[in-house]
Amino acid sequence: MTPPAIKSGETPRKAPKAPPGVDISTSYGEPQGQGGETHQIAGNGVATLTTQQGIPVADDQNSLKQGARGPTLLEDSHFREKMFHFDHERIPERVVHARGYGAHGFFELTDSLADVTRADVFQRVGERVPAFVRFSTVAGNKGSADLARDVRGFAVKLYTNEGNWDLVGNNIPVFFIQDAIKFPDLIHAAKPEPDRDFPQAQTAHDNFWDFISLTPESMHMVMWTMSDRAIPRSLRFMEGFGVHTFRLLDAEGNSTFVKFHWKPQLKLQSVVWNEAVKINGADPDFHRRDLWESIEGGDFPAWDLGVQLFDQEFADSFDFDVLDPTKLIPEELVPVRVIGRLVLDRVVDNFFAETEQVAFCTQNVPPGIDFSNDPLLQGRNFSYLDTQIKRLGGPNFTHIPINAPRCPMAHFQQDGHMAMRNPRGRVNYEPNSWGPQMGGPREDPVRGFQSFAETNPEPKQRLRPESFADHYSQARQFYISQTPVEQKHIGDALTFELSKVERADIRLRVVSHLLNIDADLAATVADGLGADLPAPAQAAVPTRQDLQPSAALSIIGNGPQAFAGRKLGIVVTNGSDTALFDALVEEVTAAGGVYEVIAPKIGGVTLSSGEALAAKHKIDGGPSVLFDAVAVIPSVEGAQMLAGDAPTRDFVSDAFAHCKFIGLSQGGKALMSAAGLGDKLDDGCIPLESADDPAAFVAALGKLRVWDRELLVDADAK
Ligand code: HDE
Repeated sequence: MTPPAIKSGETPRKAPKAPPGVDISTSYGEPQGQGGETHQIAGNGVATLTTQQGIPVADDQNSLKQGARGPTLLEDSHFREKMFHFDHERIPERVVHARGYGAHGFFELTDSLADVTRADVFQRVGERVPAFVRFSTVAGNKGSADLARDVRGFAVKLYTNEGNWDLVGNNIPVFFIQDAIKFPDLIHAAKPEPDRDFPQAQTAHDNFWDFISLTPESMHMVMWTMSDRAIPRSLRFMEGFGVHTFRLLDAEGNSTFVKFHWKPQLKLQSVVWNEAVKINGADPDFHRRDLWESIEGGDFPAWDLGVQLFDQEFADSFDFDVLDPTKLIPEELVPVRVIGRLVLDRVVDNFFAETEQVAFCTQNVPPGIDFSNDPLLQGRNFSYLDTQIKRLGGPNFTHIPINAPRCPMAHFQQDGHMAMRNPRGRVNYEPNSWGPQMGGPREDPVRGFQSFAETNPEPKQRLRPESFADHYSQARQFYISQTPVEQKHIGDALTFELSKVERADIRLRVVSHLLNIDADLAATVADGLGADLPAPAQAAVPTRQDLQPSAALSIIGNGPQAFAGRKLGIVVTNGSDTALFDALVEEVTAAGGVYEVIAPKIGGVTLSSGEALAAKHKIDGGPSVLFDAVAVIPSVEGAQMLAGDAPTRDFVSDAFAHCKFIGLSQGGKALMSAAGLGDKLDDGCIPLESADDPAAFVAALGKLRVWDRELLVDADAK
């Protein structure tokens, strides 16, 4: 007799690309046209294990010894190769952005920029080029947790027909410092303190805030990093920014300034701090797992590429200097024009070969794109090449498949560590007289890269321009552009971080800067620290009060209206109503969301109809922080059993405290009472008692959070 079918405990995913053990020849991404590893196939169709030299291995369990109990022999080349390779498995991690996660995809042009640039990638609408994207946190080590309060890197490599274009951006459009010479100081201050090597992946410590409080130009970026931008719900729900002003050049060399924006098609969303702290414990891989699962599930993350285009006249009339990387250009002043889309549709075959070895360099721009004089960008153009040579061991990192251009290449650079693509033929110098065929590649003044012919009569000097001197006005503009809940989160974040700072004078120095941004914010933080307000910091330029709020700067104001791409957690027990469960799954799937089942035991439950339902999580392994919304639909008996279970009570009380929508059966309500919340149920706690109820519940989920609840929950806590 065939056993009864078991319902899936999660949204069914598409089948993996290839069954494990098959076609491993592609796993290491062979260099194109070079031929990869071949695998000798035995009669049974299974690949034979070989050494790196391709020699078949007879025994991988025992090293070669002189007698069964004798000494190991130096002659065992398989053992020595295996061990030597293992000894060399680690390469230096990135000095910043060490923890990252990448995926493949494509960029497609939807609106031509042929009128302002000759860049090949911006010419033909509908044309696609391959892309690789690596997201990252900045401060933490490679093994740190995903939900650190931190900036996220958003590095995009487009393999264009005229060479690789690396747009190495962040999820925040401004930066802490104005001159690259301060970067080592900033990063030293942010990373673990050198004597004790902690705290890991946190800015909540003395050194960071000491440096920041002595660097007023960082105040705008600090507003962003203390906002929920620094704790995104998913890499799929965050914006990316090129940050610097770049140039676009047409065939005549005319320049248009440009700022690049990536806008997530699923809109913006973040978590709250208490949730982030708990996610880091429950699933330190939360972001990478989310990206992996959504791509493997066929729900491909996508971003629109937007540009803000402006000319010298606008730059001259703008309130701030367009070369100052601590400033943005409000979208109200220069609208973002969408010109393309980036879609990530393929996970990596091998994390190390691709995500770890990918080498982004800001100086990689194809003809038609050029740099501005932003002093941060100028410094970065040196740093990235230098760092890749150190990290990847030599100048031939472009031979690694993930870094190799996909367009033809021809040059005379040769040799060095790991040279795999040395030029062919007799000639390796230029000029030469071997004629058009044998003489190798030549320059092309028309097609080749040209820089903007800028004239500069200024003397050589070490000086910050006067036009970089206003450190507070845009920080204020960011703050007043936030909803009240978001403003509260900024105050809470500053209070949290500064409460970890041991030296009171450093805490107060930060508050003295806040006074130049917003008096209420400064007062809230001072109160949170239990301190009196200090005098305001001396400002080089007074804060402008006339800048208007910019709607684009709020996350909540730019959130989704639907549950698409989001995840519902469904708590069930034996006896949960089958029809209700089925209706819930149908509605959430129809809305483009996914679901996962949480049960008292990982073996699953038996629903009211007698059907078996598989679980994805046991309750303590699947806390509510992992979900965008939860449905708690135990049977009444099941709820009685769970009422005394601390992880179950945490599940519902956290969902409530984090302002999530909660669907509740009768049993679910009993659990809310067990958690002490029985008399607090609000509009976000939606009854799920019959198969008719899920439609209204799922319709409400598009708002994602019941923010009105937050003030209530916090007031109760005080
Ligand atoms: Fe980076 N940055 N950075 N950075 N950065 C690196 O390059 C640097 C800056 C950014 O996923 C390093 O390969 C300097 C701004 C991302 O592989 C290094 C300065 C922005 C990534 C480096 C900056 C970024 C990096 C470390 C100040 C946003 C990860 C390892 C002048 C626009 C890329 C590496 C990846 C990585 C230097 C400031 C984004 C050391 C000197 C501003 C997304 O070269």
